[in-house]
Amino acid sequence: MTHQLIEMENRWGAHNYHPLDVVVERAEGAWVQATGGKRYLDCLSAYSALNQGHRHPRIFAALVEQAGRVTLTSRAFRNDQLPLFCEELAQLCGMEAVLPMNTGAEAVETAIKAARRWGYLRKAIPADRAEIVVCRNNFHGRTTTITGFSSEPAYRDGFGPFTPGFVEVPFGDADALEAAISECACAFLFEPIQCEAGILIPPDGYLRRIREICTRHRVLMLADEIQTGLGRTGKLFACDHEDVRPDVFILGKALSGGFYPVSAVVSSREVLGVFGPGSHGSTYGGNPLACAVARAAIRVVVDEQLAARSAELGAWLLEELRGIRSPVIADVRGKGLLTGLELKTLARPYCERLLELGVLCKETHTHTIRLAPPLVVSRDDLAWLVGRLRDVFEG
Ligand code: IF1
Repeated sequence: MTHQLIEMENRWGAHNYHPLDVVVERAEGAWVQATGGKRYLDCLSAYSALNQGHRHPRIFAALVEQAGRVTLTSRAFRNDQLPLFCEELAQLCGMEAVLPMNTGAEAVETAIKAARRWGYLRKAIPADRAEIVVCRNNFHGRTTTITGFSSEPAYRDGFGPFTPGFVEVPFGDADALEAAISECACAFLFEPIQCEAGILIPPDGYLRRIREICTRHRVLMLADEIQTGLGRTGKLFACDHEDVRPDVFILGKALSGGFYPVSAVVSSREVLGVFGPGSHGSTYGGNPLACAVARAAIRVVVDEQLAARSAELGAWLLEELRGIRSPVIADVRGKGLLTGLELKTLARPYCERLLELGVLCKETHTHTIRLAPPLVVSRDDLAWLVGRLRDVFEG
């Protein structure tokens, strides 16, 4: 059965992934079950889309309840969930307005459009000259515009020509940002922690410094918190670690707790006010099913204090990981339950060994194992995980 499904996918699907050969058929909380019945601790959480765990009962109930009433209206008409979603998310973020989309990449594209138009309208940047500063080794999604400002050849090669108007600086270097800001700069787009690049945490004070630089140069600070937001790093947003408020939050993934793609751009009236009717939209963006699911997903993050849980369990896990004695471990780092185990050798064979022992995890950037279980994971489950890591690295 398992083998047949893998063959079928290989035969009929495009090969734009190299997944581990585990075929998941059920999941609950922090655990998944594969065909054949074997259980695994999910240490990837669908790249932090599952902060609330698999099939959280409250989100599940909201999905079913809403699916029984109305699922899609399009934005040609209003629906009774969108206003509540916008209010609740804006208030959670301490912002004034919300623009809902579906995938993370769409929300990033939306933020880019908002920033450019803001630059023309509010900063009088000459037409078609707006620049957005981005970081080397960024990951913001897969659209042609976004891959165009990626520094990773695997993401870019063969997909040009690309959208102009992006300037690259090294991540974690505030002076480089300041030097790169020209008269035409409208925004700085960044991840507070670079995840795909290997869980790279910037130097202390970086977020505060870029906030100050963006304010001084009247450049919008666009925080891509699609992966770091909603509790993952031990605060509601990773920017909260330095008490920094960006001008724009870009959210996705855990905004719907793994049920349904929901993303959003959250900002001020001044920024989102640049969009008038006809200038932007999406058939599914802001649909009532998405809004009902996202409202429940947000409530779970708040009510279950998932950020605090992530901080506590993450600190404990990091200590335990640092206690593993192995000549192949080069570095252990993380914030909250977003942790990276950097190896001196390729990480993929270790992920495959861990898979055999019942741990689902994935290498990022060839040498780093990302360990990011759902934030509802129990301490006992994490202790069990540490045991399996010891089997692999000390055994
Ligand atoms: C894949 C990576 C992670 C993101 C940030 C925007 C997006 C993502 C910070 C786009 C998406 C996903 C995409 C997924 C794998 C995963 C990923 F390895 F590719 F880089 F998480 F680290 N900003 N990240 O992390 O959101 O459009 O996908 O909803 O397979 O490409 P999306």
